[in-house]
Amino acid sequence: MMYTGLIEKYRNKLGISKDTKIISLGEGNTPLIKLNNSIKDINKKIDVYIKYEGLNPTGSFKDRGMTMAVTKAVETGSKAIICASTGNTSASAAAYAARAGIKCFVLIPEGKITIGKMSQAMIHGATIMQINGNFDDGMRMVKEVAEKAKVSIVNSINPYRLQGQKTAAFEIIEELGCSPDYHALPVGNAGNISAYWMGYSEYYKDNKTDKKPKMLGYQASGSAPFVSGEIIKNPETIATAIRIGNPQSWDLAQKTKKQSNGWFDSFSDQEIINIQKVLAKEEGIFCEPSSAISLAGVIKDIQNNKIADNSKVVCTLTGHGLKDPDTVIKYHNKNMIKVNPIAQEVKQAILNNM
Ligand code: AN7
Repeated sequence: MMYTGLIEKYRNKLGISKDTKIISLGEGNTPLIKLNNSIKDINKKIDVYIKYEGLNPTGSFKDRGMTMAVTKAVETGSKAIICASTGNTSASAAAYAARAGIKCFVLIPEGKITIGKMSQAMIHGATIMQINGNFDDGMRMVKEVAEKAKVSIVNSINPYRLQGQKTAAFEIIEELGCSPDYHALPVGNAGNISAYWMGYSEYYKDNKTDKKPKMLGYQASGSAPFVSGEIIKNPETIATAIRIGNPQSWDLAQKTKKQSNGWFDSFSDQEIINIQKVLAKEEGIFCEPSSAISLAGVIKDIQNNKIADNSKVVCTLTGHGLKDPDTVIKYHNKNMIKVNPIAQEVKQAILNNM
């Protein structure tokens, strides 16, 4: 049977009626890939899997929530959607609005979204408002303005977003035959970690798994409100997707941590850059810097015995590496050499680098 997106597949778990017109780009159904090389030096019997969400239609997990948010917006007669974004939400909103034939307005922090994400909002025809401020300022504006203007907010404060995103947990349980023991994610607004917890909890209730994972949320050191326990006024990190100081799902995230016996931790920009390279070079998996943080966390927590032997771990890689080519070229350009179009020179270069 043809796969036509996650609403069609999980319609009864999402409360979407038979008559609702679905706005979909075939999102979801992403691969779960077992790591082979990057963790082999850790002498423990732990299976680590990557949920590769960069393979969604616009290159990030946001599409899972956006198909729901836009389907519902259209169903209720909305002609326009709006969001604040560090980049991926705006890319996804722009694409799904185009698909639906409605308007899209996005507020982005000037100079702080990656070139891939910016190009997506542009090509799909969103109206882009660059603001002299950060994501948190944009979010404040969206909340203030949307009350008066006739636009639907499609940030993760829109409850349909998390409904759509919870389906990633369903897919993992279906593939593994049960929940993993630990699930690691990068955390910004904390919508996604909360959505996974909802998904795991629902399938646990439905007896589709006999356990639930501990939820592990990792942040960038300069932007880690869940680690410091308070709002960060001026968040700063190379991982611009998670450059968020005032997370919108604060309470849900705390509940998720408590109920699952999980934890939060943070990593420096250099650690993030290093682990992005490990995934790409040793596993063939290219994700954006923010996403790589989930594996940084898992490796650290395996080494310090917080993650138990004989367990199964899933890391969500939230966005594709092609979203942010600038960072790659800035930090990972060491393997480029210049040669003249002379066979001897090319041969020599091969020999030197075997
Ligand atoms: C690649 O696009 O908030 O903790 O405005 O793009 O659910 O916020 C992006 C967030 C992780 C954090 N990884 O997820 C936005 C935005 C990537 C992301 C997150 C984001 P949440």
